[in-house]
Amino acid sequence: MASKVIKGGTVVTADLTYKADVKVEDGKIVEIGPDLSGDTVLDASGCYVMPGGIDPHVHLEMPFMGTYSTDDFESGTRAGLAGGTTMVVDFCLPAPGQSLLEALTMWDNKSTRANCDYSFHMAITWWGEQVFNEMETVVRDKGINTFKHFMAYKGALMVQDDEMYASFQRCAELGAMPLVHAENGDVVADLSARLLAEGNNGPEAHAYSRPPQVEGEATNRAIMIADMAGVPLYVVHTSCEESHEAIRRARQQGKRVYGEPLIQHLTLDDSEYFNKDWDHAARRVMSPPFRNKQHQDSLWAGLASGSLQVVATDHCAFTTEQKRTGLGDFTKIPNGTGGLEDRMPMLWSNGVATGRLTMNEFVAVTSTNIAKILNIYPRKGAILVGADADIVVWDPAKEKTISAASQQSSIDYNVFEGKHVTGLPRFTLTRGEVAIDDGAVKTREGHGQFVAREPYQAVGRALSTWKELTAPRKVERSGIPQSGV
Ligand code: DUC
Ligand code: ZN
Ligand code: ZN
Ligand code: ZN
Repeated sequence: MASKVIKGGTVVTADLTYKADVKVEDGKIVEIGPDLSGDTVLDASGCYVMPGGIDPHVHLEMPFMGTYSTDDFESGTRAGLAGGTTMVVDFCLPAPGQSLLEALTMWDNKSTRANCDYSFHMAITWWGEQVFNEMETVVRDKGINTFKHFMAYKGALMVQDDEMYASFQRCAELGAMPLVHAENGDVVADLSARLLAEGNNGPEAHAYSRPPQVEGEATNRAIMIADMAGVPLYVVHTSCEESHEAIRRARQQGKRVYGEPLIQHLTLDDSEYFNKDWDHAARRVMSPPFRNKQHQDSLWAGLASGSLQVVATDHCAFTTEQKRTGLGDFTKIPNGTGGLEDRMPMLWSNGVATGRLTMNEFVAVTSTNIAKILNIYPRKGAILVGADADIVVWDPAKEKTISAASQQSSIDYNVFEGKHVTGLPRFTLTRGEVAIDDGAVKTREGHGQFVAREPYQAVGRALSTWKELTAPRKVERSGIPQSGV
């Protein structure tokens, strides 16, 4: 295959910044150094050459709340590439009672249209012997080493504590890592019913029904359950200080707990719900909801200090028409917002350009940390010889105003409408192919391949001292009453 040389740029990785050309061939990085030559030259002067973004959390064409999320593997990955993202991780979501392997076949069929590489997390939406058994096949034969648990969506996707504890233990045995959507679904259900009974049926009530406490409580609970099961834990869409605080504390105690803020929570706040027209607010209904500025500051501090490790989108895009199914009842507004195309430019503009993040931290939280946590480093997330040539040539001077009129996503609005961003891809390469060429979209449907992820080596060890307490032991109780203690 013909080679390409990315010439005259500055390589920026999670830990280094240096001038070099990067040569790619047969989908891989083959050489890094000065004055390289190749069949094609991509001019990177004035640009940063970085590992392509990895979005660890997207929902493409997902059956949810009576409908399907509108961006599919084609439009979703095209949107990602336009914004410098070269890999996505989607959630395979079995219907409660459905075989995990059967659901996976459905996801395999949908994902053949992907323009860039992708992987899956498996959701545990119900529990039983079949799920327990199929988890082993999913890990050993299907290349999936992460299992998502919804602590919310009562009566639909939510799992109970006993199910979560059993599944976490199974993850520990298999070398897999559990993920949690941490919101107390019982409290959300009660608050929602009360708000509706009081006549609060608009989209702003969605925010009132899911206060930070429900997220903080669930995050703490999941961390403790993971600790007892002896597995690491990945908390998706960490949106508030209460949840961040639980993660921070766990990490200080030596527990392997990861937190994932979304670009939406970092840059948009809860004023989007109040004194706004119905459509504006409903388009921004997602779970967890947007928070106030103090919570945003907490998330930015977490990224800078390392207590939060990755930035995702939870891209789950619904049209205005789909959102309007919830007119008169906020609990029926399909939950979800888009962000795949905007994650990297919005994080650069609001993070690097403002001095809140260094360029190297930007690479870490959009790509390298994610590849490490998901066990695909350094094939992904690296500018190294031998790594996949998933590369973004980032032009820090290129700018635009975000608008639905010019986006790749198939929906009719954009939650970042009107935001001005500086810093955009000049080129995005997916396994060596130029998908974005100075603004021109040259994506190729079906180019994307499934990335299998190996089980973890370190999992299965206790994360804290709790394990000692579980060992059966004889307790000496001289002088203490033997019953009723
Ligand atoms: N939250 C959303 O807003 N959408 C998809 C699923 C989720 O947890
Ligand atoms: Zn979620
Ligand atoms: Zn999600
Ligand atoms: Zn400008």
